[in-house]
Amino acid sequence: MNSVFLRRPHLPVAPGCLLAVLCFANLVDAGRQTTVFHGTVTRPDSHTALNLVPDHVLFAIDSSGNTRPPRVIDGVTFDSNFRRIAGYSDARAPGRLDNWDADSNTIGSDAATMNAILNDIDCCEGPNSYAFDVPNGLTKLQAFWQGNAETRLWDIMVEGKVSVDEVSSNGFWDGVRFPRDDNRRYTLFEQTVDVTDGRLNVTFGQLYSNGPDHPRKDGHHILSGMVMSRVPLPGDYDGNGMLTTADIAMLTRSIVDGSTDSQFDLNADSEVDVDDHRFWVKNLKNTWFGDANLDGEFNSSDLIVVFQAGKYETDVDAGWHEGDWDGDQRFGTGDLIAAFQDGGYEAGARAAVSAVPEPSSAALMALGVIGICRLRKRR
Ligand SMILES: [Ca+2]
Ligand SMILES: [Ca+2]
Ligand SMILES: [Ca+2]
Ligand SMILES: [Ca+2]
Repeated sequence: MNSVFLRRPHLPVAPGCLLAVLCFANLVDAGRQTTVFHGTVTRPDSHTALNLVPDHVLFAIDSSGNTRPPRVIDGVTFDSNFRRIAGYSDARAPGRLDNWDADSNTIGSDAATMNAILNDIDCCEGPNSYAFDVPNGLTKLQAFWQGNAETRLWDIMVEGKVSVDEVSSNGFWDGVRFPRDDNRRYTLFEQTVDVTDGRLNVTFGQLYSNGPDHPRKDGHHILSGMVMSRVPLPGDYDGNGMLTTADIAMLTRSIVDGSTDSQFDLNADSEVDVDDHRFWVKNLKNTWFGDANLDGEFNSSDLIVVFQAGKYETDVDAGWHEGDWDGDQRFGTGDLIAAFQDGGYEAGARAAVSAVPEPSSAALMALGVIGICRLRKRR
């Protein structure tokens, strides 16, 4: 497999994005040069290249547009009825070809299902726009197709910018057949987009002409399926796109329970332990031990929050917002020492801090607070 690097000097795209990798040199021939500005174009031969994670998938579409029951690949449901998919709209009605190669319409394994979806071709006059309602944040877009469309070269535009100029599936319909329970090759376009307005827009068609060397083709795209997936934020265990006390609670529980789940091994040392707890606080949330309300500062507000929770030196589970800062699910003296030794008390936001208190003064502060806590507790 060869890699081809293509650079073009005058393009309506952001600087720094002009270099792209196209993995298939045989897609490049006279007058038919595919150029990738954003994302990647590859030619996998298995459904596993989609790397589908069911919990992360927002939309999965089999573009055949018929009314058969949805098909499932690697635990992800590919719906064939666009109208049934909430939050999705297509601007035009494409001309869909349902099972144009009925010979391969064998449904059984995930691989055969993928094969069937690839044979349900959405072949239509471009440009054709699709819009998806997705949560703000990073979303991975995948679009895939198959078939010999050598007279067609179309462009892919994402969020108003050309991502691929003159993509096709030229030469893909080359008679190569995989066993019935395996897949054919297909073209896979992938791009990760930072969505800020709750909507992801994709357009296929002849959208961008890169000069006389690349005469316009008909621009009618084919499309077998599309997947939109949330790109999870590390440490966001409840998947709400934010790092909150609910997330560190899940992490802490995993540490205490001796979990081996790799999503909790934040520092990638093959252990789920207190170092991952520290990683969440310092590297992901970028705050201080003691910042009970996770507003980025450790101050008297946090001490009020934890003492109002009333779990100091009690033998009951305590969360981060209840004073468990060292990750043992209890609020005790060790948490106050850990917080004051971290040096963030009344020091403002962590990123803005250049100097931390001397260890001796931090320890004195901790002892002072511990004394106050004991007095309160006796009342
Ligand atoms: Ca979260
Ligand atoms: Ca670890
Ligand atoms: Ca705080
Ligand atoms: Ca604790």
